[in-house]
Amino acid sequence: MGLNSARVDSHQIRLNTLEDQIEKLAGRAETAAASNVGQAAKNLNARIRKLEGNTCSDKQFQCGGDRRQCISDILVCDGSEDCGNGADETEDVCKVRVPAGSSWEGDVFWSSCATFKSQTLRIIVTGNRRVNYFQTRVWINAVITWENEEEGRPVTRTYNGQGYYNFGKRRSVVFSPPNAPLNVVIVCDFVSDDAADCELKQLVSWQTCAKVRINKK
Ligand SMILES: [Ca+2]
Repeated sequence: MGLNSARVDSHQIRLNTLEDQIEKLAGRAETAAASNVGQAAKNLNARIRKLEGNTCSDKQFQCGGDRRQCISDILVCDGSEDCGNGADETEDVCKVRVPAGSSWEGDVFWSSCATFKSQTLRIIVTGNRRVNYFQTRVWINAVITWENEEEGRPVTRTYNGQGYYNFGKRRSVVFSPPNAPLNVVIVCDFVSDDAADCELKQLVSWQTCAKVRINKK
């Protein structure tokens, strides 16, 4: 038990440190024009405050193996083994599934929020940034393109999005700029290296507006 409590203490110390870093990131982002990154940092911050409990929550990573162990997803791929079996630092878990230059595409099915007809969504990851003091997220830039037909003509809308990749959830979250023609958050859960199931959500309500399976091109 001594080992377990030592591990919990060490988690708590590192969580506190990470929390400080997130607040700094949020502060920096708030003063910058890129308020979307600030929002992402705030979301992370709120999640940390809701930590812990004995069962794995949506904000936690399941270590797997014989013994059920949950750790905060912000401890995944931070360079230090937190799962007893080291599952949070394996090559597979820590693979960046949204490499710069990758291109993704899929057909969107709208259920609410807007009366769009069928559309093709294309996401090109244009940049990745992983800062030394916060290894557990990869900050990403992407060009987002929507293609559809209006009155028989092809119409294309393109804008730049920003967001992050979460190793523990195998999830990317990309925000649209406030003036984007389609102001939705694109949340993608990777089911393989080449495919992800995404939901398009309204920024404030987090209501799901549409779903799309994107495949790597
Ligand atoms: Ca770790």
